[in-house]
Amino acid sequence: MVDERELETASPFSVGKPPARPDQEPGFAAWPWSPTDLTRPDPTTCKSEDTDAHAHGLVRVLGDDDLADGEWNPSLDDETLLEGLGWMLRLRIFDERMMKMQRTGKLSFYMRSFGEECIAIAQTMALETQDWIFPTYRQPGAQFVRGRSMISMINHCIGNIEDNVKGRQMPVHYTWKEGRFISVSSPVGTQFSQAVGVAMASAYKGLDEATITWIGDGASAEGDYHYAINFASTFKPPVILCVVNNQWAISTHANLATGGRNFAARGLPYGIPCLRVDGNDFLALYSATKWARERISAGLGPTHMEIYTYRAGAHSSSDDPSVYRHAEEFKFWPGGDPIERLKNHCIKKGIWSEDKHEKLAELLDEEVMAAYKEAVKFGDLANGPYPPASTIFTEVYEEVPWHIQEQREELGK
Ligand SMILES: Cc1ncc(C[n+]2csc(CCOP(=O)(O)OP(=O)(O)O)c2C)c(N)n1
Ligand SMILES: [Mg+2]
Repeated sequence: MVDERELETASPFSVGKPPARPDQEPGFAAWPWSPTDLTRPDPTTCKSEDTDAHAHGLVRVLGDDDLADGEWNPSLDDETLLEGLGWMLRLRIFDERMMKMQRTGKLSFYMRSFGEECIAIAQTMALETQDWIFPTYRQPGAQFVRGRSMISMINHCIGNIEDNVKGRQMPVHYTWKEGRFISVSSPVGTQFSQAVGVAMASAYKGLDEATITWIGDGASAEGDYHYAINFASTFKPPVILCVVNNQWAISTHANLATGGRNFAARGLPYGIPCLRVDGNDFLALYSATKWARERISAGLGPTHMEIYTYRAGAHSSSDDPSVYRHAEEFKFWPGGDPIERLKNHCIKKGIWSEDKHEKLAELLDEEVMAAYKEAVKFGDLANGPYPPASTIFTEVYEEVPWHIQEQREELGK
């Protein structure tokens, strides 16, 4: 339903606006959803029309009391819970350090996953290692789960001689072949339709592979989103299509991209099962992704998800959100903080403590600093060495066309 209060009424258009401006207290309504609201339909028989409530409600497992409840509880063992918590904390600390590096001129640009650490980490943990990952710049955490070295990630962010993309991408636009982590694209949204194509290829080859992809609330207004969902609806390939609704697309509120409607339900008329999932709830995300993967294993094809979360930090190192939203708005988000919630859950289960958490944070910070020191042995931003300029021309064409050859010769002069 459109909330008319969210819309400007100036004729002839309705323009979705943010719930609050920087000088106003954030007006998030208390969540009406609880972990016991929704059934977990059998993934091997569930049809799109069985997910109407799931597309309009919210799949949650961790309640306001930080305990797990309801049919979506994946009942994870202690080891998996602590592994997930560890990766999330590692990403937050990595991001904080890298942001400081950017502020002191050691990186040219940076983007944090602050408040969204849970998403790629929980979801990648729920997948198989052969599954393909088509991320945006806010899912670097998938690489931690798949085992990419932090040094290699920093080499990329600096653009030194060991950068595996040879300085051709902005920092944080990772690519990592070994982890089936496809290159982050600067033009937003392109990965969404590519992911559907790769899923179709996996199905065509008869391989047991799934593809997961994410797109932002803002980028879902691009054609790529609609091409992707149309192809997914028509050919039913093994793909998990996730719209990360973190409320903002730089300074534009999500209401602008949907006219105030929810994102999850957009998949229903396409005949694709749809879930709306609490994006700050590790257990809900893990469980929803397992459910989608089970559908894929049963040969039933795509699932469409809205991941309901909040971008707690600035869009990037170039952005100052206090000019378009309350500076502390993230503290008012009813979904809380994903790390705090899983930490509190583990403490309540008796498998973790504040003291252990603090000690782990210290160790992780040491790990990040040690990785940075190792990375700059291969060159720093100010002094290099950088990938040679000649690499601008390599690895794109098998046979270099004449006009590129001419440019290459000109550079050599
Ligand atoms: C095609 C295209 N248009 C515009 C931009 C500039 N731009 C970069 S990120 C961004 C906002 C994306 O917001 P959203 O999709 O919600 O993702 P989020 O950053 O919130 O994760 C914009 C407009 C771009 N990179 N590519
Ligand atoms: Mg967004």
